[in-house]
Amino acid sequence: MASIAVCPGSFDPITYGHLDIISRGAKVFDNLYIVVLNNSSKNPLFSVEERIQLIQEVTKDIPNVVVDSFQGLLVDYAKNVGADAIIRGLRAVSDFEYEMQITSMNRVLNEEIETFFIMTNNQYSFLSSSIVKEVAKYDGDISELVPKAVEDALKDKFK
Ligand code: COD
Repeated sequence: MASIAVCPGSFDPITYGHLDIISRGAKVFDNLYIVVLNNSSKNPLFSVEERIQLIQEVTKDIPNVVVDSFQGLLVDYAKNVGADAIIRGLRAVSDFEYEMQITSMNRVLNEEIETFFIMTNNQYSFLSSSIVKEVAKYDGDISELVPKAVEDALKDKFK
């Protein structure tokens, strides 16, 4: 039976840090669903459609990836697509508390679905969508932090 994992997030926008986790996850699982959760309390810069389009563009060379969005609980989405696993990225110790809370809550909601953590490549351990937006807003160089399509989309937002 094919192994299916879900890689959830806000992806506002996708960065090389996210891509690192996605490409590692896609090597381990047969099918990987990247899902933009659109009920976040955060105030996003990009619409769900824009975020999906950017993710599709920058993952087009990874064949076993599907990009999707969902409004609701992550465990419900995982169940809908028949996923056995959720994958999340870990950058630093500071991520741990938040990730433990989410994982524990998800386990209370559905104990069948396991969460797996993938350590990021060291070069992306400081990287977040928020930092990228902050630098882009003030016209800083983000070419090492996000793919070209995302860089262009950010420039467009802040011009
Ligand atoms: N290196 C490695 N990993 C990274 C990096 C990086 N530089 N940057 C981000 N990541 C990882 C994050 O650790 C995370 O695993 C993933 O990439 C996505 O990150 P974000 O910031 O885009 O997404 P989040 O953390 O805001 O996503 C939170 C969810 C939307 C998944 C969460 O709020 C959720 O599940 N919401 C749905 C409602 C629900 O089910 N709630 C119950 C559980 S609390």
